[in-house]
Amino acid sequence: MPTSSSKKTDPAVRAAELRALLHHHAHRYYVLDAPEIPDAEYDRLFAELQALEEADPGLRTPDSPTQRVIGQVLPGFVPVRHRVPMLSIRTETDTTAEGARAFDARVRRELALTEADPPVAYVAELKFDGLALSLRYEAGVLVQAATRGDGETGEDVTQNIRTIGQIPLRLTGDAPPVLEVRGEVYMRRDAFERLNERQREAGEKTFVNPRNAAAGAVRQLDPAIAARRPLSFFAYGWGEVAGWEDMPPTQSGVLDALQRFGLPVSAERVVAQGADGLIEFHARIAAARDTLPFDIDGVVYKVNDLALQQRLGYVTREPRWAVAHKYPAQEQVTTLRDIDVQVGRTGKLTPVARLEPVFVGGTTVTNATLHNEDETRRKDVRVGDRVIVRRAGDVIPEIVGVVPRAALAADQAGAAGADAVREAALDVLEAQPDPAAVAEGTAVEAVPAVNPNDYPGRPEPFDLYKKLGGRCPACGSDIVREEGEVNWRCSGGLFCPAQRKEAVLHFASRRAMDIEGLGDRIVEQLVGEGDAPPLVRTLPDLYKLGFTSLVVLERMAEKSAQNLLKALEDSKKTTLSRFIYGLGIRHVGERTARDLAAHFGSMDRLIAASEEALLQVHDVGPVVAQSIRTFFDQPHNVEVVEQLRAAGVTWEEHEGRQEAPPGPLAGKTVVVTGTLPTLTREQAEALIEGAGGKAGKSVSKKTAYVVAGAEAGSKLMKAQELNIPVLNEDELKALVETGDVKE
Ligand code: I6G
Repeated sequence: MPTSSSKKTDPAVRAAELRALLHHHAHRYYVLDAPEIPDAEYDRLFAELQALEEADPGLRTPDSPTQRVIGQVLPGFVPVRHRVPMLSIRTETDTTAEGARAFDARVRRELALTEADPPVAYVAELKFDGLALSLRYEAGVLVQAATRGDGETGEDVTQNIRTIGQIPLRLTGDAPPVLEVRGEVYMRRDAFERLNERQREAGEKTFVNPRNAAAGAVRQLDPAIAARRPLSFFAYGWGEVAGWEDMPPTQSGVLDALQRFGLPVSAERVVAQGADGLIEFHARIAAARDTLPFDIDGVVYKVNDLALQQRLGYVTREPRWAVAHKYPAQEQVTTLRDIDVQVGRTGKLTPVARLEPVFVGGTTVTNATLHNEDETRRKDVRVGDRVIVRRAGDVIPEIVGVVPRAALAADQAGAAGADAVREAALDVLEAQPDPAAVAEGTAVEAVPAVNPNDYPGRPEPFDLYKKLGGRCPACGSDIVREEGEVNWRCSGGLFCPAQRKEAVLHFASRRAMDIEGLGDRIVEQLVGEGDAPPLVRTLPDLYKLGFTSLVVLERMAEKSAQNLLKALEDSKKTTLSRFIYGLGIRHVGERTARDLAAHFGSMDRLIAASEEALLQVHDVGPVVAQSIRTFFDQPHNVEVVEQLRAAGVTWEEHEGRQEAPPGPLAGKTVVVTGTLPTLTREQAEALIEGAGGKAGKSVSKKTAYVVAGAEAGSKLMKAQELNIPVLNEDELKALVETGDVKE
């Protein structure tokens, strides 16, 4: 499709052209995942349409892509009566092949088919673990989106649904005059993980699972919050349809048509013949389940022929012609036996739940992550609790919460099966208010005032420091938790066996000691991650390696062994800043290592430096100073430095440098954004640094000034939001001279 401007200058014609172009490209991007133009070009077309609509609001149509904008916070949702009820689907809980056979046998019996009759044709699809939605299109334009509710009446969530890029605001092709599309809104697993990671970093409550996160987003009264939760949609059916002259006579034909209208329909759908076809699909999807980018809880089979569907009809509120064939649940209940702490490759300490073995999502799980201490406490997980474990895809199993005592009562009384307990528990957890909504004061539900899970004699909340006695379980070094950080860490970076591989890889890296030939595979063998005992326990062991010990390693030819020995020998002559950087002290990157080397001039002076002395170094703040101090406070780390020196690693030292007298911008961070009239970004930043200031990359409360040029974007907005003075180029020039802003 062309993107260029039409020769015609009539704004109405151009607006229509732009709408069509933008719909086309949004479909390529969101639905087909195959964009034809760069994002910037899409933005340009979008801005052109926005400008036309601004100039003449009469050009603004409901299906305009500009109308995906975020609307007002709603006082509540308006009920929507479904013209065709949104039914539920019968569930086949026998997760074996028998489940499919039973459904086929039932269909054949209802249709009075005999063994002599041919197999029934079915459509087999995925059953997404999301939230059912009905989208109403009139004359091809999305006019309403509603949740299922009780099946008769749902809620109008149009405002939130409009922000989902995958849902077309206008259908393409020969869509009928009235078409209600039924489908499932869901959150991809990667989006869910990212969302929870963000929640974790912000110290906020995480979501139980993608379905819970998606449901919370759809039912958000504030569309701005909804828009920040990345949702997806798949269409699988229809409700009211009017004027569809050539409606296909099969389920698969209708799905194909929905796809042609621009709706996302899952590619994982087949027309299967009889029970054998269904079983094959069920098995194939079961094997692929972990690799799908979203959660499914089963597959759905539907009789393909719409006339046969009609003959089969409905029983209570479920079609007789469809069934959901489940897979093993991805969430299960078990008992928390203990909480251990694991040391990660970078020293991060993670609480790990030791569990009564439980079958989840197709495998037996005995361990699950609790992520960090804060999250463990927020979820109020304690030893002895019944907990819900989630295992989905290839991510590490995690504890999503404690089984609320209300649900636990049924569990203990044996009144309910495992499925019922799990469902009840998840219902209670899911009913808890959306954390973002609580934070922003728009929660629909009330926050419980008391902890409903407490009972006399329940163990204390998890305390990581106490559990470890303040020492790393792998090496005994002090554990530390920096201010504002959610994670505890081991401070024995050079000595800790859990961090060995990372420490060696970093030490050998190009910008540190530059030891060529020490790649991932070789280091793994050297530090003993395979079967062999470790040849390298700490960094100085690298310089004890000999030809005979190297040449026996996998993927190590004689020549490579000789080259590696030479690279090791050559690396011994280095610089102080490379050596400091190579130690892998947290927060000490290359630039800080250079500043430290220039300032102290010797390793011994650095090792002995107090936090106050460290704070004198250009760009070293309290967090970095404390991290350096903690590192050298660990005797093992200092020993490693000594042994490296003893092994022959050398560098030139000097007296240390007197810091230049502070410039007018000393201690101030200035951020440059947009295009300045005469200076390039680099020149402006050089001016700032020359005046003793720091050229920052992002705007925060700590930013002293923002220098804004043409087309400054979000950084300028942030500065205005935070009330940070905004300067132009001339004002910057005055500032670096005098430290003051010209009036
Ligand atoms: O909840 C559902 C998920 C998937 C469905 C469904 C479906 O088809 C792929 N189909 C129907 C007819 C219903 N619920 C009622």
